[in-house]
Amino acid sequence: LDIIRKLRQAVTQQQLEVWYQPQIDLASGRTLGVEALLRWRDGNSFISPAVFIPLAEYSGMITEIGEWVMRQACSDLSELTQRDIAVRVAVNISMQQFRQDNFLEQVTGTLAQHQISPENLELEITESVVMEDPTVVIGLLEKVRTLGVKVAIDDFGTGYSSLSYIKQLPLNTIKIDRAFVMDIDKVEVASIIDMVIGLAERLNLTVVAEGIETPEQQQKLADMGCHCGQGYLFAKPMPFSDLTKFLNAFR
Ligand code: G
Ligand code: G
Ligand code: MN
Ligand code: NA
Repeated sequence: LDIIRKLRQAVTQQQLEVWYQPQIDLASGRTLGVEALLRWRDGNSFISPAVFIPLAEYSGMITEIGEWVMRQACSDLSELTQRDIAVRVAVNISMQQFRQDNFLEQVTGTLAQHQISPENLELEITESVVMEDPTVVIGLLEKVRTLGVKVAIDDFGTGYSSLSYIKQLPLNTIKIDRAFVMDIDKVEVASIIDMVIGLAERLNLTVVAEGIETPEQQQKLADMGCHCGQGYLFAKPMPFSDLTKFLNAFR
């Protein structure tokens, strides 16, 4: 496949970039954290991670790419820390990367190399990863938690239901998928969001609502008790050089 060869080239020629999207405290407007999101620059445009992540998984390159993303994110975070900017960074982890034998060593090694406090790193695992093999994933997440690293469940509510596992999962954060936020005007969708926020409260978890695009969505989420949000209303994903400017202005 031509695009896989192209991706391999992009990895060796360092055409991949880690961009960041702020996660905002809905009450104060302060930035609580950032999500690291891969970008592949192809000339003047970008190839979407929705396209190339599946290819990276299919070809096995995702382990190498994922390791690099975590290193880059921790290196950028340590630069922020040196400038006295305290935020948490969330990194998306795919199943293959997560299940590597040396995954935990990768995490501890990267934290040590960049002198990052474990609680400033959050790993985002999608609901579908959890459901692929709940027993194995729960075991791995327990080990992640003993390191002090945080865990978020991503795209919550979109996959096969993990509701029966949610209590057993060592989580810090539930991310409400953009598809729900988009339709918050529909009463049945609003009641699902409300239920997820209630569930998170009972389990003592943070909720991050994704894909907030309008002040009305922000208000509704805040009224329901959601504390943190991410979306174009606040900021689109941006390169690290822009993030430092953003954080200097909004913290
Ligand atoms: O940024 P954007 O909305 O285009 O991302 C599309 C998808 O790619 C999202 O589902 C996101 O989770 C995924 N993605 C982005 N960066 C990474 C990454 O570094 N690792 C993995 N596994 N997925 C990522
Ligand atoms: O699947 P995951 O949640 O990891 O990916 C988040 C994706 O959602 C990123 O690719 C990011 O670019 C995208 N995104 C973030 N905020 C918004 C938003 O407000 N609107 C839309 N349409 N996409 C968003
Ligand atoms: Mn994510
Ligand atoms: Na998501």
